[in-house]
Amino acid sequence: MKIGFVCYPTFGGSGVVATELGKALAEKGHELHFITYSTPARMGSLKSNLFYHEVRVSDYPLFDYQPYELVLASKMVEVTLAHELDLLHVHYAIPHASAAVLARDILQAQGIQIPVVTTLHGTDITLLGREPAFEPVISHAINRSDAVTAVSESLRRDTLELFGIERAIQVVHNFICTKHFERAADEVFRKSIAPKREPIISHISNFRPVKRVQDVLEIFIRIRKVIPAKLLLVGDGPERSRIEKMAMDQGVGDDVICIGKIKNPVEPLLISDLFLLPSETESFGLAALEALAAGVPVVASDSGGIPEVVDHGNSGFLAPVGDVPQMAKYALQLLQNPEQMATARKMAKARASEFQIQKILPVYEGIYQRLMFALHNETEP
Ligand code: GMT
Repeated sequence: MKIGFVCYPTFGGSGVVATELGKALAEKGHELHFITYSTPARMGSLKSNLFYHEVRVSDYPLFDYQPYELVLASKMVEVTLAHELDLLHVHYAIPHASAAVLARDILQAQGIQIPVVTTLHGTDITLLGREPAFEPVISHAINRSDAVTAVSESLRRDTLELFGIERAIQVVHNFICTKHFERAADEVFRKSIAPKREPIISHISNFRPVKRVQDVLEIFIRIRKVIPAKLLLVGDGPERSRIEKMAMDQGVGDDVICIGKIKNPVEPLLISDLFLLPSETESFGLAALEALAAGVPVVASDSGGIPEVVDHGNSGFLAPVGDVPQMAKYALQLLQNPEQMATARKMAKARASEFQIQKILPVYEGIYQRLMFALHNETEP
């Protein structure tokens, strides 16, 4: 099939999931066209059946706000016509799903039918969805898509609760490519972070308030009071400077290492002993799944879709949002008990293997095939 993929090209989970899915579909022989404003962070090298089309918004002086959504819709029309696409799969409700619905209507007026699959990722629903200004557009984009998927059962429930949704939403969990994690940890890197082989506790995020990075630091401080340890913070965002300053003020500045944004989290995860994700809300928690795939147990909040990923008491531990003392207790329990840690590491890998891309890819292909069948046989998808 020839598929147009629209996503945010950033390091954010939705962009990562879309890019890895697109690459895997291309590997299976489909023709993939990424349509977005810059090359997706995880794209890698282009292949003969993997294309990138840039959405370029010119800076027209009349506009205080440049209309990205409209340029994107026009680009989807252009790419669909030029490459005879069969289907558009858009990740994130706004502006991607709304632009795709518009593009499909424009094409329909020209006698061309193209189904739109929308995948909801979380912040488009749980954060933006609470913003009344967006509600009508998000509801319309979801209701008018030909198929809608959500990355967790929790997100599916939230979407149905928050919006006037009249259609089925299929849960398709996020996934990982386990082969990316099948390599040895970089011992030189580990030594540079923990010269005395102190346990490394890591956290990866975009440092937005929803991630509660302050809780990460507070959990670490509690651990550090009991045992030597290092905190490895990966990513960047609005909370980073505040957290770095707080670490200095609390006297743990030397034990907190912030390495900023990196393309691939595999290396920091492979040298980690424990991963923390105490988010306020998390539709899925891709970073937690990546940690499990690296054999790193997770201590996290029990919010949103995290319990669908981390099975409490096996591959990690969950506690209510903001319960720093309990999360620190769980972390210490694992770090001070080598046998329990070894079991949790094994269970982490086993849990992650349930989310292998090989299991998820056919589900998306099934959705595409169902829509194509309905289109050619003029039946309800
Ligand atoms: O976590 C973020 O802030 C980024 C955001 C995104 O849209 O890229 O992540 C969301 O989508 C990811 C991929 O489906 C999920 O794993 C994250 O849980 C979800 N983030 C939130 O719900 C806060």
